[in-house]
Amino acid sequence: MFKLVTDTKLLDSVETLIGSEITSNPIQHVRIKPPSAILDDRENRAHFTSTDWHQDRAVVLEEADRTRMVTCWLAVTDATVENGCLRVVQGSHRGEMMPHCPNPQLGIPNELINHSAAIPIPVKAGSGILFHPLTIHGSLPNMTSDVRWSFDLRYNVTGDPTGRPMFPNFIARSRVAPQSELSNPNEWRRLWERTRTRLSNNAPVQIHRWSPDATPCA
Ligand SMILES: O=C(O)CCC(=O)C(=O)O
Ligand SMILES: [Fe+2]
Repeated sequence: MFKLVTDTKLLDSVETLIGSEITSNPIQHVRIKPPSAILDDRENRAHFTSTDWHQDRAVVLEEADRTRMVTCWLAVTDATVENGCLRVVQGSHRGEMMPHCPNPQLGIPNELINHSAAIPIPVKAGSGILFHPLTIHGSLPNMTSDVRWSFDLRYNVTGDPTGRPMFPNFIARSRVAPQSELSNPNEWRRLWERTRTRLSNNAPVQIHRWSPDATPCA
């Protein structure tokens, strides 16, 4: 995972979008989406079934509202319309932050989505999709009998808040101070292990700002 997160070609692409001072944002997921047919009918978690429409800026704390960030969605298996590829609302990155509701997934109420601008983005294994934190996106359910596997990683400009201050970030690339780059995967592992110990011994932490009581969620 560390090799992937610090991959030169990936960071080169990220650099074209946010510049050379790049922090590995700690909001990172492995999504191994099983066939819908084998899921419990009540399953509604995003990592297992379709992902509701949302903006990645909304899944962070308000402190990161101005953070220059990019999401890199990487296909491990071919991602197709049938197996639950990513989909986006075209042009939505030019819009505003939309209201999000936390139940059951954190998502934008369906009636606020411009469905006529929504398109699926199938990609081949080994390909990636890079998108803006305001891009409205989600994913389809996996209607095939195979697993759909992807990673989603995020990077932000070093010094901008990550939006998850309780999780560890690290400098993945710096042209200004190359010695500040983390190169030891074991150090990354230790940072996460310490975080897990600290968080699991305390009350759950708040990771976003949205309340189920807000008007659009009624
Ligand atoms: O792959 C998915 O189901 C959703 C991915 C996503 O929301 C993201 O990469 O930010
Ligand atoms: Fe997302």
